[in-house]
Parts: sequence; structure tokens; C-alpha cells
Amino acid sequence: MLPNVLLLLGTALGATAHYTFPRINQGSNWQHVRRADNWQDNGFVGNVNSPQIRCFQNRHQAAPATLNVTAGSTVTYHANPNVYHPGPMAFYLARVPDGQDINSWQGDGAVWFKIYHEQPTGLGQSLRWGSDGKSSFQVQIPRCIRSGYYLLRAEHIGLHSAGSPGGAQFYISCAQIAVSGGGNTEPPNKVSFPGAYSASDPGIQINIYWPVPTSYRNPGPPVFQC
Ligand SMILES: *[C@@H]1O[C@H](CO)[C@@H](O)[C@H](O)[C@H]1NC(C)=O
Ligand SMILES: [Cu+2]
Repeated sequence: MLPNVLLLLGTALGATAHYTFPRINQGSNWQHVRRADNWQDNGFVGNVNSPQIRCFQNRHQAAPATLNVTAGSTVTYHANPNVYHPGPMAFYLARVPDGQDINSWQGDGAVWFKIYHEQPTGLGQSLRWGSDGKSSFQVQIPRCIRSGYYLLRAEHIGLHSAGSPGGAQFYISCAQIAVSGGGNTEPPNKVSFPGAYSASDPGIQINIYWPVPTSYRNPGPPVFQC
């Protein structure tokens, strides 16, 4: 009896040891965000070549709702529980092709562009990540992109055990948004997931503790700016 209790306790503690990204703005959990496979265990994706590296889904499941946002406005993406591993936060967008339904489109192909990634402070001394401990993140939707339906992909990479190959932990989800009031700029450097990352990328396989890195190269394409 006692060992089972301890096992359950250990499992419960283990579950709270990671995190999800289940909601944006004032929405409820998994309302505008596609339910990720870690919705119950808060787990992570460890294999950058897995289909889960895109939206942390194995089988497609549309979000119940799509959030209307204005180009140039800021979306708040919430973590649950708080992010608490050291590593960079990033956001990507992918525009749903004209004539396709956001509820069935799955983000295939080289359609993703990056709109934010985080750099650490304390380079060469002791790395610190602004995302570490945070419960929400604000990301600006570029004002010049075309109006339309988009998937907004949130990604946090836990780098605490990333010194060994495959040790980085990816926490991911994708929200469904409809952007209005945009421009006509087509972002360059679009990538696919999987495909954008390699396990050996210097920002993915890295010992962040020793020797203390003097620079950090975020994986993936450069950040698109209008
Ligand atoms: C979102 O925008 C569309 C198009 O303008 C509109 O029809 C719809 O009612 C809006 N949805 C919400 C929840 O405001
Ligand atoms: Cu964890």
C-alpha cells in the first residue's frame, strides 16, 4: 500500500515538474489553443524530428475557437504551471493558405516564420533567462503581415539537461488566431516542423552551466521584423 502511495505521490510531483501553454488572452484552457498531448502530464517533446515538434499533437485536434486579433496588437500566451526551466521562449506564425480551413489545416510544409526568440543575460558569467519562472508572455503580431488565419506556435526549450544529445526539452502548443488589419508583407525564411531544428544545433545541444557560454545561438530562422 505504502509503496503505491509513494509512487502516486512521485507521479503527481513529476507531473507538476513540467508545464503547458494552454491559453491565450482571456480565453480558457484549450479554447483557442489546440489541445496538446501534454495536457495531462505536462511532459515535453525530446525528439526534434518527431511530428510533435510542430504543435505537440500526434493526431489532429482543432481548437474549439479561433481568437480575433489585430495586426500589430499583442497577444498574451499563458503557461500552466509557470515556466521554470532555464532556456529560451520563442513564437512562430504560420498562415493558413487561402481556401483552407484553420480547423483542419495542420501547418504542413515550409510555412512557419519566427516572430520572437529570447536571448539570455549573464553571458560568460551565469546565464539567466527572463522566461524562467514566468506565467505569461506577451508577443506582438507583426503589423505588416497579411490578414488571415494563422497558427501561433509557442515554444519553450528547457536547456537544463541539454548538454547531452537529445537532452533539450521542448514545451509547445499552437493557438488559432484570425488576424485583421494587416499589410501585404510576405515573411522570408519560412521553415517546416519537423525540419527546422537538428538535435545538434548549437542552441539545442548545449551545456548552459559549464563552461558558461559567452554567446547563445537560438535554433531556427532569424526573427522576422516588419
Ligand atoms: C471574429 O471576426 C469575424 C470576422 O470579422 C466575426 O464574424 C466574428 O464574429 C468574430 N468573432 C468574435 C468572437 O468576435
Ligand atoms: Cu520539466
